[in-house]
Amino acid sequence: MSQRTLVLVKPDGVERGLTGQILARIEAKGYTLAELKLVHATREILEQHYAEHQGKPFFEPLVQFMLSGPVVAAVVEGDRVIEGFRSLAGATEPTTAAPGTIRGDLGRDWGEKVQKNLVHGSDSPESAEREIGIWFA
Ligand code: DAT
Ligand code: MG
Repeated sequence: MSQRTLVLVKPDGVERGLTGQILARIEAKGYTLAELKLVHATREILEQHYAEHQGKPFFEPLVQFMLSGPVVAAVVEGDRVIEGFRSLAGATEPTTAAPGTIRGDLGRDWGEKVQKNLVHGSDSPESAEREIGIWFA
């Protein structure tokens, strides 16, 4: 059965005009956009979305960053898309994310307390269903 994942183009990606390139990579890989919208996140949404990171030193900078501008939220579909999109996105730190990945090709370190790394992708089927429920309630 086909799988779904939540993808976010974070405020740095939208601000830098990279939304189209990022969505194009997802489509070029063969995945399908099932839902798509431009949204301003709220603290409530972000506290739910990033619940696993509450209490970490980068949590508050992360929330502030995610509130700094609009994000593009998408539900992306395809077999093994959770793993496949994480692979397209690359490692968390853009400095060392592999070239060829979204973060590796388009991201860099900006010397801030939070890593601005352009995209979010769910990390498991449970996270995906939970996160889709938060962003597409
Ligand atoms: P990922 O987005 O690769 O799943 P994560 O869930 O561990 O990474 O963290 C969520 C976001 O928080 C991540 O995309 C960027 C930021 N972040 C994670 N670890 C960080 C750290 N050590 N310092 C600064 N920002 C960090
Ligand atoms: Mg994560």
